Amino acid sequence: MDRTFVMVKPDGVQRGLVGEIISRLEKKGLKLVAARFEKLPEPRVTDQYREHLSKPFFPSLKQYIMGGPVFLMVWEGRNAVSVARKTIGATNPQEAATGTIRGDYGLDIGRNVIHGSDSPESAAREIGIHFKPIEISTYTRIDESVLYEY
Ligand code: DAT
Ligand code: MG
Repeated sequence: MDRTFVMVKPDGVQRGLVGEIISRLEKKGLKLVAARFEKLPEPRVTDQYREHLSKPFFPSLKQYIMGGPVFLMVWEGRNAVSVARKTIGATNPQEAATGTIRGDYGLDIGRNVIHGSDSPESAAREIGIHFKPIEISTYTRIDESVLYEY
């Protein structure tokens, strides 16, 4: 099983989308194994977005992400990283397909509601930034035997 890191950004929290987002990922079949609601300190925002440090949008991105509480989650499932990315949709909500979270709930690339790791390597790194191993639960969901063919 694979894990991915997903975060409802401050705009998603303010717009009351936390429940809807959890619901979509749960119904897809992914398993929630860790979660926390908090306002992120600057070093963890910089670390999470370090690949974008030199981009012109970085200062506004940092300000936006630190502008209010976020909802941090770890989700588990087969190919969890790509499954979550497809459920989230393209970076720019104007281009994200209808039916995806960004496609259904966003209009602006700088307010795109949600973050999801882009590779298993990024997922491991981002999970490590926000969660201690002890905060991640191991359990079997009752529907797992019917969710997967093998
Ligand atoms: P994603 O969040 O889809 O992985 P990314 O890693 O390329 O996208 O960028 C991280 C975030 O930075 C993205 O969710 C929104 C913001 N961002 C990216 N490109 C941007 C741009 N051209 N202008 C403003 N914000 C941008
Ligand atoms: Mg990214």
